[in-house]
Amino acid sequence: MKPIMHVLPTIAISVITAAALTGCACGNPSAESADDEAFSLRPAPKPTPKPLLNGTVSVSVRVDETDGRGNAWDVDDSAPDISLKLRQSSGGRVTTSQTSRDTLSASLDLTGITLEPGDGFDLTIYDEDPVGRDEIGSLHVTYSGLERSVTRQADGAHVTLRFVD
Ligand SMILES: [Ca+2]
Ligand SMILES: [Ca+2]
Repeated sequence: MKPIMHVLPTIAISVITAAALTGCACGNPSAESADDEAFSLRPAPKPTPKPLLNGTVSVSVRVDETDGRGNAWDVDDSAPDISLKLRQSSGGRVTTSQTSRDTLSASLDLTGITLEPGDGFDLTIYDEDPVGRDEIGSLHVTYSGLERSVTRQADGAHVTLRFVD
């Protein structure tokens, strides 16, 4: 009688633990139960794509020190004179930055943006010259709805886009 009374609570504990551990009938719940429970209760990462509503797309550009042939961007050996053009693929909104003189970095914000996951942008980076301009690089970025920041290499420049609610 005594051994049975001793066994029954153990079985009950095993059943409860097995249910808590999503069906793991591992038998010895004493030593490993804490670790197992922590493991089984850890939620699997399952991010949900989110639309960006009335948000801002912030573009930062860092241009390489020389062009693709290793030459200075300008004939006077100065840094490029950067302008940026950002076009929203869906809806067709376009914004163009002022020209930033003799610099390797530039930025541009496009505000009041509504984006669904899968929508995208075309960014073009120019070096404005006294006559005409050179294209430093261009790229297309798709908004996944999962990342708030995307960094890419575009020919002669390193580009970061931030999606801010
Ligand atoms: Ca130039
Ligand atoms: Ca220049």
